[in-house]
Formats: sequence, structure tokens, C-alpha cells
Amino acid sequence: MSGKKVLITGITGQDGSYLAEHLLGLGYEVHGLVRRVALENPKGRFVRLAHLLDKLILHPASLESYPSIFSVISRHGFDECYHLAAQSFVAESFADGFSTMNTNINGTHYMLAALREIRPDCRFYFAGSSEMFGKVREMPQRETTPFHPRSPYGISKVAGFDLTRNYREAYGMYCVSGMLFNHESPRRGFEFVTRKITSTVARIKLGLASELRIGNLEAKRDWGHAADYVRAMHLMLQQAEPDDYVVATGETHSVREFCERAFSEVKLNYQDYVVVDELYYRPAEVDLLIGDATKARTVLGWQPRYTFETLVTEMVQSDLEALHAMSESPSLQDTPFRY
Ligand code: NAP
Ligand code: G4F
Repeated sequence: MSGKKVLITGITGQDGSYLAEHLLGLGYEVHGLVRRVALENPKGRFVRLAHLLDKLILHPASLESYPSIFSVISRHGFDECYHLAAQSFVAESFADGFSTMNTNINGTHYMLAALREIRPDCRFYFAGSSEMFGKVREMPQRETTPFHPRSPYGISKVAGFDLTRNYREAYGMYCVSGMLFNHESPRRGFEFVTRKITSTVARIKLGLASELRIGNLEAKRDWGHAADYVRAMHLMLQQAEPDDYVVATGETHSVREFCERAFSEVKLNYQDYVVVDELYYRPAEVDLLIGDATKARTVLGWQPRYTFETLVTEMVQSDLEALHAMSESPSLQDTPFRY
């Protein structure tokens, strides 16, 4: 048992739930920073944590409020902090760049400043993203690849990366950034393309939907599994020296290939159901991402366990099972998936 105390921001999200599970398994005392609204609506907001709730210690705080973060950190002697909370949907960042910047940049700055003030020895992980590479300058992308973000979200993550590195260099704190490529799971939000595809495939298979309206089919992503990627986050905080790491599978697939694979999982042809809709195109696109995780593999000893195929299979099967379980519910017929 580690006996260490850890704080996770964004614990209600996809990665937060897998990381909490992983750290509980390692014997950590796991604390989560959550929004007040989450505590007021536990059924809705804690859906990914339902099986863990009795093992977690949750604190209401707002990423927009330095005093609320300061208060939580000052009451507990955290050994590690994983800062995952963010407005994480790229398309939304085009719609409301101001709130994305505010949450993602100031939220990260508040976390770092509060830790420096109260608990400078606490190790800090920042959730950086392959979106920082954006209009990619080399292939595959690695730790030394220059950034060229293509969205307010990507810009906010470059700022968070720079803040994290600056706290490391200026104040000698153990602060690292994971440069994580897309990672998915049955707990992925419905607005992201993979879960939009697998949830709609399940609905089509059960006769609850007749088409999948989607944007750019040619965009390519390096898709891994969130359960694999949270192990890398933890390993990054266990090293002798703080450093930044790319985490990726090294394989890239198009949105079209993801559709093809997900529909074939239920013996359907994607071409019969997919409708391209310009509504889902972005003002600026990241066309192709493929990561080189050699450093994470060699220094951290990290290895992914899932493949692209096992990831898609798990997501489709999980969405089918969930729909079967809910199939008696009349409200299911009206569930909108208009992301
Ligand atoms: P997610 O499922 O969207 O979860 C985001 C989390 O942030 C949720 O817990 C959410 O809380 C919280 N949050 C959002 N706005 C907040 C605010 N204003 N105040 C407090 N909390 C707020 O994201 P994820 O996929 O787990 O990703 C985790 C982190 O990794 C994010 O920073 C994301 O940008 C980054 N990242 C993700 C990927 C990926 O492919 N998944 C790749 C690279 C980097 P509520 O539940 O209350 O909304
Ligand atoms: O699933 P997406 O929305 O993920 P995106 O934009 O790559 O961002 C995710 O991964 C990042 C890591 O690189 C994270 F930092 C970020 O927080 C998030 O987790 O879109 C993937 C691709 C895009 O090229 C998008 O244009 O799919 C394309 N796409 C095509 N049709 C669509 C759709 N995306 C969405 N969400 N919905 C569509 O209908």
C-alpha cells in the first residue's frame, strides 16, 4: 500500500475515473476536486464514479476560483496532484473560446500557484494534449516536435504546458506534462467522435436510429485506450527527475476507418448509414496525428494493452449492452445524440 494522498481534478471525467480506480488499486488515498453542481446532482454527474464513490473523498471547488482551490489544498497534505479538469471538447472551444481559455489556462495557473504556496513538494501532472501539435511539423510527433495549435483548446493547452514547465524551471517543483494523444473508452463523452459513432451504431443495430450524421471522415487520429493512458500519467510522477512525455500508440486511423470497423462489429456496412454533415466541420482542422511514444516506453517502461481493434470492439459491445439494459425505458427513443 502506498499510503500517499493524491488530488485529482476532473475526477468525474473519463480519465479521472480510470485514474481514481488505478490509484485506489495502488493503495492511494484518493481525493477529487469537483464542481458544486456535481455534488447537487450525484446521479447525473458521478455516473463514471458510481462504483467508487464510497472510497473517494470529494471536495467542492471551482477552477475559476483561486481561494476555493487554495482552501482544499491547504487542508490536506497531498503528495501528488493530477490536474485533469478542463473544457476538453475542441469543437466547443471554437464556439466559446473565452470560457475555454479561462478554465484551462487560469485553472492550471491557480493549481500551480496554490501548490507552490502551500505544498511545493507535491508532484504535479498537467494533462497536455496532442492538439498542441495541431498543424503538425513532423511525423510522427514526439516531445521535441514544435507546437502549432489549431483551436482555442489547443492554444489553452500550449499555455498550460508552458506554465507547468515554468513552475518546474523557476521554482524547482516536480511538475510534468503528459502530451497525450486521443484516448477513448466506453466512458468517453458522447460528443467525441468515437463514442458518437459507437453509441449510434448500437442504436442503429437496435432499430432506435437510422443514420449517423458526422463531419470530416478523413481526419486521422492516433487512438488509444484511457485505461492504458492513466498508467502512464502515474508513472510520470514516479521518476527521479520531472520530464514531459508523449503517450500514443504509434498507429493512426481515419474517422472513416473507425466507422467501418464499428459498423462491421454489428455486421452492418457503414456506407449505408453514414451521412456527412458540414455542421460538424471545424473552422480549422487537425488533419493527422500520430505519436512516437519511444521515450515513455523506454524511460517509463509503459506499454499499451489495447489495440485499435480491441478498443472499438469494447466500445461497441459496451454501448450495445447499455442499450439492452435500458431497452424497456420509453425515454430512450428520444435520447438525442446531436453533437
Ligand atoms: P472529460 O471526460 O471531458 O472530463 C473533463 C473533466 O473536467 C470533468 O471532470 C469535468 O467536470 C471537469 N471540468 C470541466 N470544466 C470544469 C470547470 N470549469 N471546473 C471544474 N472542473 C471542470 O475529459 P477527459 O477525456 O477525461 O480528459 C482529461 C484531461 O485530459 C482534460 O484536461 C483533457 O483536455 C485532456 N486530454 C484528453 C485527451 C483524450 O483523448 N481524452 C487527450 C489529451 C488530453 P464535470 O463532470 O463537472 O463537467
Ligand atoms: O473526437 P474528437 O472531437 O476529438 P479531438 O478533436 O481529436 O480532441 C480530443 O483529443 C484531443 C487529443 O488530441 C484531446 F486533447 C481533446 O481533449 C479531445 O479529447 O474529434 C476527432 C476528429 C476531429 O478531426 C473531428 O473533426 O473527428 C472529427 N470528426 C468528424 N466528425 C468529428 C465528427 N468529431 C466530432 N466530435 N463529431 C463529429 O461528428
